[in-house]
Formats: sequence, structure tokens, C-alpha cells
Amino acid sequence: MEKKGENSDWSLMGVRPTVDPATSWLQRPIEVYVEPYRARFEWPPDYPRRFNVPDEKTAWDSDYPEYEPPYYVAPTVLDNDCRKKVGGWADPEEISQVEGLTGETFEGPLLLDPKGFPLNPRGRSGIAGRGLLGKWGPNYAADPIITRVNQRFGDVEMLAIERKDNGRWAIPGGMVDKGEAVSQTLSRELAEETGVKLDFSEAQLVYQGFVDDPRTTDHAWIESTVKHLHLVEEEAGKLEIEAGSDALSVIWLPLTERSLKKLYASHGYFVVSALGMLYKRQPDRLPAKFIQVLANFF
Ligand code: RP5
Repeated sequence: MEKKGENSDWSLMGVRPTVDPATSWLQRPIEVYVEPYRARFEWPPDYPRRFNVPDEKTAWDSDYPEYEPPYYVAPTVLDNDCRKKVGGWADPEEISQVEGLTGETFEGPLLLDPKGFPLNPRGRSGIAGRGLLGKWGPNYAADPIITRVNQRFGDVEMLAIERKDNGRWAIPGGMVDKGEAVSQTLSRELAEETGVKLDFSEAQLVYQGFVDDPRTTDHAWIESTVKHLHLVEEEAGKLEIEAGSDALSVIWLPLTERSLKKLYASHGYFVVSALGMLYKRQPDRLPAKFIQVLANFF
């Protein structure tokens, strides 16, 4: 079995292993494991610069007495403190006032430091506090991947939004609301951002866990449930798409090696994994020319 994380840095290193798709990746299980890269080396424009963390110092149990990351919490997070504002989506800034900060996450038991701050499961990120994320610890999200084959051009396409916050093409995902089931979040986010209404009860589960998002800090990160629906062309053709409030635009994005690598956060890796899983289950559903694209990633 392939070691976890072995192939997860493809989008960063530009390494393209020469693999025969028929004899190699198809015989291995597809295990999605997300390494932090954007979570260590990128940050939104209003964040302070990340404190430098050498690779060998990322683990919380590695000694790093010089580690003094800048503390940052965005004004919008403070303004949406649920204790102070009706409908506020953020935890209180005072960690002792946060309820339910223990237990399991998709990444295992939530680790707390001696002061009670939750610790990022991928280790030091170079920024303390919550940044732009509302919750201390895991911020739960849902990512609905919708794909189709465009028979006219022989392309595989995904329903993609252009994010308002950074202009990157992305899966139309979003945060799970309080008390909401993830299957509802998948449908709600898809509808809000693209105008498309679909049921996810039969969708393929691709991944549940840490997302390599540039907003990540030492004490707040995103964990997502990623599900995939591959539509037949007739069904996809009936959908009327319209960009919602968080999107500048929505399109059926042709998937190439280049467009996949440019997707937001871990989304390219999620889409490649989803289509790899589909190909292993139902090889006839993807055009032959796309299989080489997949093979180049695995
Ligand atoms: C990504 O951020 C997740 O994969 C999800 O797509 C998204 C959720 O954040 P918002 O779109 O709500 O900003 O890391």
C-alpha cells in the first residue's frame, strides 16, 4: 500500500512521475492525504508575514524555543463574536469562553496546548490566533465536486466558481452552519454559489480532513467533507448556472493539468482524487485522453 502523503505534493513541486496508468496507480488504493504548503508559505493580504518554520520544526513536539509567531485575528472575526452579535458566526476571542473545545476531529483527537489553545494537526504554521477563521480549532467545510464530460470537445469539466476574495477558481464549497448536516451544506453551498440544486445522498465520498488553505493558523484550520457527483451530459445540460453572492462567476471549467494545479487551496488534489476514484469504479465514464492527465498526477 502506498505510504500516506507520498504523492500529495505534486502541485507544489511540479514533479511529473512517468507512470504507466494501466500498471501502476490503478492497482493502488487512492488515499487522500493533505500536506500543508499554502498553510505554511501563503497568507491572505491582510495577514502578517508568517514566522519562518523550518521543515524539521513543524511538529509540535520538536523543540523550537525561538518560535514567536505573530498573533492575528481579523476584525471581521471579532465583529462576528456569537456572544456579542445575534447571528454572529465566530467564537469569542477569549478561549475560556468557548464551549465544546475537546473531542474528535476528522484528523483525530483535538490537541490543546497548556494554555488551552487548539493545535493545528499539521504542526506550526507561523501565525498564532484565528486569522480570518471564525472557530478556534477545526472550521468545518463541505466541498461539492460536480463534473461532466463535454462530448463536443472531449473534455472533462467541473462546475467551478471564481472566488470573490482572491479570484481563484474553486469548488463551490463553504462552511457548515451550526446544527447543519454536511449533506445539507453540500447542497446549500452549491445552490448559493452556482444556482444548481442537487441531492448528495448518493454522491461519492472523496475525503474528510485538513484542507491546505492559506487562511490556516496554529490555532484555527479548515477540515472539509468532499463529495463527488459525475453527471451524464444530458443531466448536466439541463442545469442553469448563475453566480451567487461569494462568486464573481461560475463556469464549466475544462480540466487540464494546468487548470487543476491552479485551483484554490487543496481543490485540484481533491478533484484529481475524485476522478481517479471514478475511473477505478467506472472506467467507461471518462474519455481516454483524460486518463493520461490523471496518470500524470498519481
Ligand atoms: C476551502 O475553503 C475549503 O475547501 C472550502 O472550499 C472553503 C470554505 O471557505 P469559504 O468558501 O466559505 O471561504 O479551504
